[in-house]
Amino acid sequence: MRPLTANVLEEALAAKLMLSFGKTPEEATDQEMMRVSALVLRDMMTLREVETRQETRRDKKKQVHYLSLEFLMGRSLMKNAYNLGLLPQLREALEHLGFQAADIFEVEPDAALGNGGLGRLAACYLDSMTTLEIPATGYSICYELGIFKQKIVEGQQVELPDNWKDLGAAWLLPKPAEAREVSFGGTIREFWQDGHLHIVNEGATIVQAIPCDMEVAGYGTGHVNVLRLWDARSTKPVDMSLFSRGEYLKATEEEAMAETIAKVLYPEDNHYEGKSLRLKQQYFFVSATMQSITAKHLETYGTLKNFHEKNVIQINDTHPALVIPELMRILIDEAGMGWDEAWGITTRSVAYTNHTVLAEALERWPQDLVQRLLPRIWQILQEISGRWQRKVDDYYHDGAKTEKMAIIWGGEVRMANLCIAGGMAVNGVSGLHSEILRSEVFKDACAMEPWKFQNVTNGIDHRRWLSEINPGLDALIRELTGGDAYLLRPESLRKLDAFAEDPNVWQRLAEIKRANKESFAAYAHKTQGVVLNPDAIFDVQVKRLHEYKRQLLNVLHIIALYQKLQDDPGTIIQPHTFLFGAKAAPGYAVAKRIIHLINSLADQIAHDPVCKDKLQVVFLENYRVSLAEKLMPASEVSQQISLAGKEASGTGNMKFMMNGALTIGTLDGANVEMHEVLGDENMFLFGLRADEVARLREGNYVPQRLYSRDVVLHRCLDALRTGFRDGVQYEDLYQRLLFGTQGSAADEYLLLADFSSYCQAERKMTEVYTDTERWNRMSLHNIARSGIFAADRAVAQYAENIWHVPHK
Ligand code: 26W
Repeated sequence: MRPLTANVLEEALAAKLMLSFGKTPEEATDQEMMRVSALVLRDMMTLREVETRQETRRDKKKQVHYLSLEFLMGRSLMKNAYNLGLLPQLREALEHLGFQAADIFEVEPDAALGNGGLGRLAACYLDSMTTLEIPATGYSICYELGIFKQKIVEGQQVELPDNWKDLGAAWLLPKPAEAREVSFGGTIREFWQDGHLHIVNEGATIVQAIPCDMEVAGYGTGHVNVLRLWDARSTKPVDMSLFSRGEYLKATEEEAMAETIAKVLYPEDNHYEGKSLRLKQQYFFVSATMQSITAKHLETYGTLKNFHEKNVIQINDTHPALVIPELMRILIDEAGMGWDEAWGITTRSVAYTNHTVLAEALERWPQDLVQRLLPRIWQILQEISGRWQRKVDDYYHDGAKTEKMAIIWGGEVRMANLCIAGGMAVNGVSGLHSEILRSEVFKDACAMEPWKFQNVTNGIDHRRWLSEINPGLDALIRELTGGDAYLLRPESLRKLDAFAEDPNVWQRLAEIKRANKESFAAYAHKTQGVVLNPDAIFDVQVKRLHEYKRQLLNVLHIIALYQKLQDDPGTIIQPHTFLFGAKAAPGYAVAKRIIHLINSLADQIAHDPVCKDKLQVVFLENYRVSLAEKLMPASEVSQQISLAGKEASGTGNMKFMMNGALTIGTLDGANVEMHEVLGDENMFLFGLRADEVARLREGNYVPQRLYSRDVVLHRCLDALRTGFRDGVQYEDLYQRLLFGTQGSAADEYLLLADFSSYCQAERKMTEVYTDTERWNRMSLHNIARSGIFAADRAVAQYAENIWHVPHK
């Protein structure tokens, strides 16, 4: 093969442009050039993917199948070029053809097929699984619309459709020949024939699942894996001859179902809504996936008896939990196995990761919906449930425990219990979270089958989230650690600790941060028209808007600062810019009110001369992967202030740390592990610990007492009622904190309990900021010790402890 120089790449781009669009480089738009670049890289990856697949098959390697309703991939052009080792060549080729490489990267839409943490985690793990040369495939739905685009109109969130496929589909390779059929509804008929019991579903509505594959290149390897996204089609076009056969309605039904199934990603994060379309999406993707995996296994091995030896199914939260009854269905109805053999295989194949302990996020499907939509799956679920219940009963002889651990109970199917019963492993995503699963959420199941329960602390793709997005820091790391070894050995970031007392390194770090702040300010100005002061601390909270994440606590503290400034306009304070970015689920009214509040406050402060060059609040519109990539390198303070015990892990916290921001946070999720490597001296901890939260909850928590006792808090809360210069008042939020509403207790997430401790930590943080040497030393330690949060480490643990597959 010819070496891939910029020249060769330039020729390939020009040729592709000519053949696909009939254009010369002079005539092409940025969009066309982006598409052409994607096609050229895709071709290269496809060749390698075929080789990878052939090798997997030839050597009969065990495969990992990662099932997730969400993959928040973001952009791929720069990432793929980077992983293929072609980024400099691609840049050069594009420039040579008369384009600005940065503009070409910028026109790519985010593939935003996910909500937040869970979806981005899946994307980071795909990168690591591939880099570690694990034969792995991701599976999801090829949503036509990703997570909505957020616009802020008069301070409020407005949702717009995210039509990503126009350009984004350049990465997709449709494989219609590998289409599968998924059945919904119908009636089950059982009959004996040739001494066997046969089970058929009659009168079902059939939806076709067409795979659209997205290649995933690893870093420093020829290994290429695939993300298989299922698109939905109706089996047949509405055919006039069906009229006469009375099948017209059936055909229209199939069309309607097919059109809606892959239409849109559900935008609820950490909140379950029992919508039938969502259940259809889940089964559609699970059934197509399991059919595809078992068919390929049969091609290679001629039997499914060894399925569990050669495949592992990792499910990302309970959303794909129907793989358990679906695999049972295939093994029993299609492969003719008996129950016990099928169950043995299933329970040795499936592993479940839990990502949340919030009760309102647990999936519980109404049984009549399951019964109507998935009649055969329902029969199998009943059998699984009955057998599990007997097992639990035989073990505990305790009706209360039987009820708690039941799979079908009170007219509902509980997906987490199904996953525990039908899987070989259950893991949480940080040390604390896994401990809460073991000792609280799944306590009884854990006592019965303790070997199933594990921890794998989350990780992030450090090549994307550091090296690719922060070239200045990347260069400094290479210089100080002696090359690029850290890209494949993230622990070697530790070497940076040796420079803790080197003033020259402090200085370099400060310069890099400053430059990143300036470029982010330029971007914010261009896209949102805001003017950020690069002399101010960039203090950032970006994540989904949810009450447990406590954006409102951040707001209360800012109000306190603002009031202090109003009292004494002459005070010289460290200039402070608070940046927020967050999408609220469209139906989550309180979350939307908090977004409005942030914007009201931002506007108030922007118009108050007292705050000029001192205090600023900015709400960044449409927070998404590609915005995070610009923001992380420019951030100085990372707000990780969830109520202890509620945030399963967090992964944004890791991205900030890796880019040298200091964390102000509670001992929650992975912050605990962050604290273990950093110590008190390198982060700003505050607030109640998880066990203290539990105790406070058991006792009698009365937020009004704190309100009447603490004058600062009192005044902050009153400001919510008074409202802001835009005329908007937040009496509702005030009421919610002090008195609660019908549905929820007063101050559910204990903001008032943590308020003073938070303010103290903020004061400490701003004080340290003025000591630049100390700040930069801390920042250096943060970067140096962030290696444990690389996804490579997490994926290696999955490979060793759960999947039992070799890795590089
Ligand atoms: C059924 C509705 C629904 C949708 C999404 C319920 C729950 C979810 C996700 C499990 C929510 C989620 O993204 N959880 C986050 O997962 C991250 C990756 O493990 C963690 O870092 C975050 O702490 C956790 O909130």
